[in-house]
Amino acid sequence: MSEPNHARRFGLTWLVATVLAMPLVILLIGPIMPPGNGSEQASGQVTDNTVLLAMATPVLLLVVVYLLYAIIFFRQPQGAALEGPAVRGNARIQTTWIVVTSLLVLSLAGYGTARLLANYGAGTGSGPTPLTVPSGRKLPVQVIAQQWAFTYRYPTYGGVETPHLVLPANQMVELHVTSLDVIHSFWAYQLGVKADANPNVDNVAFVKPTRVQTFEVRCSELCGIWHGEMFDHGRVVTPSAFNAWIREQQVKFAATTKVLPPYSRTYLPEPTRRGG
Ligand SMILES: [Cu+2]
Repeated sequence: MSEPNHARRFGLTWLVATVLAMPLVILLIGPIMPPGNGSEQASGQVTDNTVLLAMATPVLLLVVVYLLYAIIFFRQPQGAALEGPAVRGNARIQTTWIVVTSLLVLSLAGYGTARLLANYGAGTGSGPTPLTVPSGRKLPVQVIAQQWAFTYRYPTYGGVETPHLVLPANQMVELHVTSLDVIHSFWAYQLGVKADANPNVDNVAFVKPTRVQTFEVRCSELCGIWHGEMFDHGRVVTPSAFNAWIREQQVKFAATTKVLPPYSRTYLPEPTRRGG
């Protein structure tokens, strides 16, 4: 019995599996990809995660289909222990391998870089001088991390500082993330925002929440014994509800606002010195 053309048969099996699996991955898994559609930036990350998964699918199938193919067709005959032929070098396979993997990695690097810039630093924080800044009106909100709580300062509303984060829907927000002591990380999961909070650094990230919702805020950098305590729920509300809320905060924290240092992009690291 002559050997079948394994390369062609395996190649065809892999191709069929890929053609069947890729649309399923994009259509079924894509919509449930994290972090959801709570903001324009979060939706962008869902797209990116779907693209990466779709690109990884043929690679995964190559391994899985080859494994199954080998188990089925390259079995040792019962009772025998045969050595395969010694194969050294195959210019065509080697060239194909290097070209395909290089193209895949380089195109993903290009895509990743472009998408990172288009995401306005939401998933990373852009540092004090962002390379890309969205156009139009932006609401600046400062996120101040310290052991072990986040507070939020609204410089355009008299520098009032609040213990909870409330944002208006469909408004581009300019987050300025900083810390008063150790390294923390501000993570608003459903909004697709994660930015390091470093002392003496103004880490800028932009986000535009798309609907009224509740989102989770966590610290994503182990920052001491009560790290897990840095958890809260933030809210995205209608613009009019936001205006009412911020006015309420201004009244409620009027005494505190008076003794706070003036709004600044960073503060002295020690909380006591900041408090005067
Ligand atoms: Cu922390």
